Amino acid sequence: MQTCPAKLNYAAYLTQANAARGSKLAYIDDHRALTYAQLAQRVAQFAGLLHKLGVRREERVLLLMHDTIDWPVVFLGALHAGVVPVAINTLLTPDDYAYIMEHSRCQAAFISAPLLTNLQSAMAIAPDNEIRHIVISEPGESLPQGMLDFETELTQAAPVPAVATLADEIAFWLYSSGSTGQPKGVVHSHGNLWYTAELYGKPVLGVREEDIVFSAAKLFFAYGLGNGLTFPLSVGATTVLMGERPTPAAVFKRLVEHKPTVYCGVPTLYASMLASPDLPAKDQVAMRVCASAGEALPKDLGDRFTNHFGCEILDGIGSTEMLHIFISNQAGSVHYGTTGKPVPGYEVELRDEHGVAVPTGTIGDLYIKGPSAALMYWNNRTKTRDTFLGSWLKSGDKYECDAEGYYTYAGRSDDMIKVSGQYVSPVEVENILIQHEAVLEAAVIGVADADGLIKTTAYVVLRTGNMPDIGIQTELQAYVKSQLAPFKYPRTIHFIDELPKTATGKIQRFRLRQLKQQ
Ligand code: 3SK
Repeated sequence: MQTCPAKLNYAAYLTQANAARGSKLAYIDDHRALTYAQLAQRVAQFAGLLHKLGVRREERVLLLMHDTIDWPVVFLGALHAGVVPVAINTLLTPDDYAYIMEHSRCQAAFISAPLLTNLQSAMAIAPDNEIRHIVISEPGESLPQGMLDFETELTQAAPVPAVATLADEIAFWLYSSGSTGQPKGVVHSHGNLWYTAELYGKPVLGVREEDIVFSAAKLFFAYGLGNGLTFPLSVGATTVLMGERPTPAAVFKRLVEHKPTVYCGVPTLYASMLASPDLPAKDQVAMRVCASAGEALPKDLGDRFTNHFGCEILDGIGSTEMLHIFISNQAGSVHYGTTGKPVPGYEVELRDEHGVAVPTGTIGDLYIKGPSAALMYWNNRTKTRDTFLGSWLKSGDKYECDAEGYYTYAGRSDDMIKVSGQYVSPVEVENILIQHEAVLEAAVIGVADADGLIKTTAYVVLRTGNMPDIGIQTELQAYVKSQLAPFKYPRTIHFIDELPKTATGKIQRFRLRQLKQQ
């Protein structure tokens, strides 16, 4: 395996790698575009702006922006200056922002104008926050008093040379929310960005210079950061950024207008795209390869997508802690319904509760070893120790590996249901339910019956035109029984309008469990 240079400033590395592509477009957003030369200039100027604002090497700055051309400028400009961007989910609540501001001790905030109200509410409830400057991207007509306009400040700042950082030096943080507790500050190095591009972006996703890349997953999400920044910039490709929410209509617009050759989505979005009457025809788009992550991609979705567009979806699993995908399907050998095989450069083990490797065909806890692992959770020794185990990392996912070496997702460790002494994977039951023609989406949890014994319970969103009555409930139960071991069928089915999900589209089964306890 290639090893990353010991001295590495990842922003400076990208600037140098793209020095001969000055006039080529690096980014196109909803209103503007940036060539590689303009990106390099702005990155060096942004570092100059940080100096001017008095933000010093290793201090943190908050990056709370929609996906526009300003996002990569802030991220890479901070890296260029040796300052640490903390890239935040734009869909969180003021309470979350308050926690993150105090926990990260960010010194300045770079924010999209529509998110300002939430930031101000957060500052009001976070008396110990250390934000000294608020710089607004695309503020519109009126700039609130005491705040700075991003474009004016940036274009007036003098460019500065990049700081000579080490590959192991802290480069940026992301926050990861688990099913319980406060979000965790996941600390990544410059080298980790390099490794995700060398191990996954170039060889597996196969991104190359002539590509146009579009990721419906936003840049603040580790998956989106690789798709929309690290991978395309590492080969000199062009990236399309979208500020708005990734609805099927918004995605179709970009697929048809910009004709991306690489598209990165999440399963829920693939499902709603395929269910939409406005799905573009194959000859209206130009995708040659697609990626999916965030949750397991059901086989049926993959088959239908490939039948329609003639292009494969490479389903994979990554994590905020590993920065990007470490198990993936590969072009030409896609097995829909599985997550594929370990990405070369990463090692994967499935272990039982005693830490012993499980045999082929048995569900086990997923452990990963690889060079892009985060350094730690900031100021959280207990959770760091529970997750980062020497060179291995415990992912919290359950997986099964078949005789051919393909890995199949079996749910989160804490979502697994034990029925009559046997594990039931909620994902397995959900995948059967959604194959029924009346079902749009489904989530399965374990609920104790009158005897205190755990039984599977399903929450189902029906497709329009189906009545949530006893007839359909019985039919769905029979359908699951006909496909799976009988102990796995859901004893109860609740029909609901919408499933609770994270910003990145993962089903929040813990919220259904909470609902049950109320
Ligand atoms: O959820 C995933 O599968 C994922 C993939 C890539 C990077 C980050 C994440 C969380």
